[in-house]
Amino acid sequence: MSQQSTFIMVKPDGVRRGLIGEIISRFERKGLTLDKIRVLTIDEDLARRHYAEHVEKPFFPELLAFITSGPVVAMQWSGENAVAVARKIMGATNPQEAEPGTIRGDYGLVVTENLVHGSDSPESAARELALFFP
Ligand code: IDP
Ligand code: MG
Repeated sequence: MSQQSTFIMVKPDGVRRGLIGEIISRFERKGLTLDKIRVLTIDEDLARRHYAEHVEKPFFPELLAFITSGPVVAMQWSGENAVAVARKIMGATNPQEAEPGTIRGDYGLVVTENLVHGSDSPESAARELALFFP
């Protein structure tokens, strides 16, 4: 039994495409609990802190432009093994490799605009939740 909290975010493409409700529904139907939610537009400083492990990667300029391009929906979800369960619901990072039935597999086509973020470990979740819900 491992009760966890995780940070989930509908990215700007998901908001623009009107998929907030669809994405939230999938976590709700799985049985996870929505604890916190806010809509905000990420600025460059927050983007660099959130994606600290990626700032030196070649794709970072593209990721920075994308993630600051419009509002996002930032959320805390909790439940049994919530971190890994949420990642499974999201699907693989590259939507072309994500299985049908996952969010990215059903709605995504290119890797940058992959609709949703989810923490990759309990440690990342604690760090990211502190950034978005100080
Ligand atoms: P994750 O979101 O599945 O945890 P990460 O490797 O942490 O994937 O990458 C963070 C985000 O950066 C991805 O969700 C995607 O939006 C973007 N990204 C990752 N790899 C690439 C790439 O090779 N090219 C362009 N964008 C990428
Ligand atoms: Mg990641």
